[in-house]
Amino acid sequence: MDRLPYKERALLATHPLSKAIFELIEEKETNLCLSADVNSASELLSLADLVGPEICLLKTHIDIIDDFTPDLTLKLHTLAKKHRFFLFEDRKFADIGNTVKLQYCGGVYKISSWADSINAHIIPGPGIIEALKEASSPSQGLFLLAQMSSKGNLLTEEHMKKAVEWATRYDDFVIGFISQEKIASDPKFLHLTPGIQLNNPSDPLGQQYNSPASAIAKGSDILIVGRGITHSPNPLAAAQNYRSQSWKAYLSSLRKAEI
Ligand code: S5P
Repeated sequence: MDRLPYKERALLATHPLSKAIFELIEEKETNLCLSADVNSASELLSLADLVGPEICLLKTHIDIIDDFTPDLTLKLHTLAKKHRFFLFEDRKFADIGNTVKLQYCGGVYKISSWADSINAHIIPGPGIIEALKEASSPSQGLFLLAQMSSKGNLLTEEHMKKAVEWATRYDDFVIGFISQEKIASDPKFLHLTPGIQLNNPSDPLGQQYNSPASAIAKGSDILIVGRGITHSPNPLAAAQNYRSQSWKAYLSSLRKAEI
């Protein structure tokens, strides 16, 4: 697997957010994203404060918070500055352009006002990308869902290739993919991989897990870990373990690429 160091990819990145993410990963020496899938504002904030020093991205599902108020996203923003990580709202937009724009900018969550990055399915066609782009600032970026981790999912190879094609077409807004492996050869695109856990091969509802080492070996750039950290009796120690395993796997993949 040919792999360029994150610092070289920061120089090749053409979008300000992907450039900043590559730089942060390199400086902070972490390619870990925490998927903070908890139900209360206080749990989300205390997790972000605890695990913030270990991560480059904090992934939220803001619509699972029972007691959401706009104050939560202001506080998340403060923690993101304090510990230096970016906010990624895993909204998985999947509707026609006009509707996703309303969902992105409006409602109670007003995602466009606080999320550095979001993601979208490509099923509706390229209008979904155009709409989200129209409603974003130049420093906000989009990840396309190209592959999923869940058993029996319908994202075919053809679908994945379309995601790469459209990412290339809209590369002033699309900064990478949610995928299980490296799917695009252009080093400016980030590959974010969910379905990472060390203790279990799967969950009872179709989730399938790989280890950090195997995802990195398949070319992933950022590893998304949820319950492997949040359900651990010691989330900080678990995050440190995932961080160190993911970083070591990256360093060893660089050495392999040199041979
Ligand atoms: O294919 C996917 C895409 C995503 S974004 N599979 C996933 O599991 N995810 C998300 O990653 C999912 O919505 C959840 O927030 C996280 C995985 O959580 P875990 O607890 O299974 O690690």
